[in-house]
Amino acid sequence: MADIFDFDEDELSSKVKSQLSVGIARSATTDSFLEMADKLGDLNDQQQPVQTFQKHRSNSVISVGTIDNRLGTSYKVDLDEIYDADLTESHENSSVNLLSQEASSKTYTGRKPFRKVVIQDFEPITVLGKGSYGKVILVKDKRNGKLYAQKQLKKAAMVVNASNYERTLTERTILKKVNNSHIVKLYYALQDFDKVYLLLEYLQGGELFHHLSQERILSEKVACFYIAEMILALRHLHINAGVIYRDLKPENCMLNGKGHLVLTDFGLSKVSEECTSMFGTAQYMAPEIIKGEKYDSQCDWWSLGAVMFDMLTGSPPFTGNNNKKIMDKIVSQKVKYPFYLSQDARDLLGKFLNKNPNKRLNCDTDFDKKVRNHRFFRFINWDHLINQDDIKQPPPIIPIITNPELAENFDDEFTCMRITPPSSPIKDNMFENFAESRTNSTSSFIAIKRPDQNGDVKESVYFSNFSYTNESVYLN
Ligand code: ISQ
Repeated sequence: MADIFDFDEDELSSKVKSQLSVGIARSATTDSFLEMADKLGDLNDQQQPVQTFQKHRSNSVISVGTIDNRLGTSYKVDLDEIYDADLTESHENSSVNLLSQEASSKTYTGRKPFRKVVIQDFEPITVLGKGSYGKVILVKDKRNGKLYAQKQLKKAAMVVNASNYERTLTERTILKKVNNSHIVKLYYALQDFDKVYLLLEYLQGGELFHHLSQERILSEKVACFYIAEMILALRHLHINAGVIYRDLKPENCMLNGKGHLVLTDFGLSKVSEECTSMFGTAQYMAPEIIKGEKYDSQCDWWSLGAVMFDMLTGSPPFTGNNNKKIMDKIVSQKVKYPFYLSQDARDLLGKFLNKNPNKRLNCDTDFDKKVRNHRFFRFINWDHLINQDDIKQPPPIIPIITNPELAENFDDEFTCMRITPPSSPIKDNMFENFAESRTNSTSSFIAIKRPDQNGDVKESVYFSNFSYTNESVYLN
């Protein structure tokens, strides 16, 4: 199915050339994009009320600024690009049933007509969660009834606060390249006039800790299953994707419908071997990060120790009224183990919660020698776990799901919230104009304007390298 992503720069620029006759792209060189934008504006004044201008940037550095202020701060980002297949693309040797509003219910064989997936293809059902990033909403694909967790963020929040922008782009970029059953899957990255959306795998079991809300303590026999699955997830990230997770904490550990652990929220992750910046949640943060030292993937094994401690005792190893106190303790205090922890649990915790990252247990390199056969994992058959043989190694909690649309494993606090409807889509030919202007300069976002119902001009941005469709959505 790789051909749907073979929509490369050359193909796109030949599309632009073919549009020259309408007078849009003739002047579209990097130096003259403002002139081109004016033309686009003129054209759009006739066709639809939209104006554009292009932000400038050097290669792989995006200039972020307010819409009216072209001077901004530059941020280095990963710029791998992908294009949504659009209506003009066709697909050889395939068959697909298009049930969308626009496309009639019809089975196509041979060359498959494509159209852009838009946010209006997804019907909102209920709110699943809310965080600093924005809301997560359960949505149903109107074309085939599939459910997704839709994470959405206002573009205004991304433009005003560059860290929101970076988090969203990082999450999209990392999830696009990772494929593992313990890492949440990204199916679509979409945008409309004022929001960006990540359509993620719907994890029907909810947060792992939601299931512990009564006692907030897990038995060692139950906890070792989730710790083992976290180890598999982090090993995959480190070894196969070269990603440091950097934000392992209970809220990011969710269960799928079968009860397997899945990591979510990759906004703070990093594709890198060594970093210095301070990220993550204080209670689970490794001492080398707090001290501002160079750190690497070893920081995730500290966080795993802190989450394991939390699971077994009801709170992380170092607590306090504020982040400063917590961080001071992480750097300088010894871990105190409650009397009821077994010797096996203390031994493993001690190896993860070693303040010296070079002496800390490394599950990437020492898995076979020191982890696989550790007595804490005596209830785990790693082969069955890796193969997800749920008969021989069943998950300890099987979430109760009578109807996935009811989101029974999510807090009422969220599921009772009001859903704000998506704004109207950016019209198709408007998208084309943006795509064309993008190929003719190196910018990654474009300012856009349109009048609202009262005729007042509204401003937003279009992220030209954001949209993404996971190939797997075409498989069934
Ligand atoms: C998947 N399913 C339900 C909720 C979610 C929240 C955040 C990220 C992914 C999710």
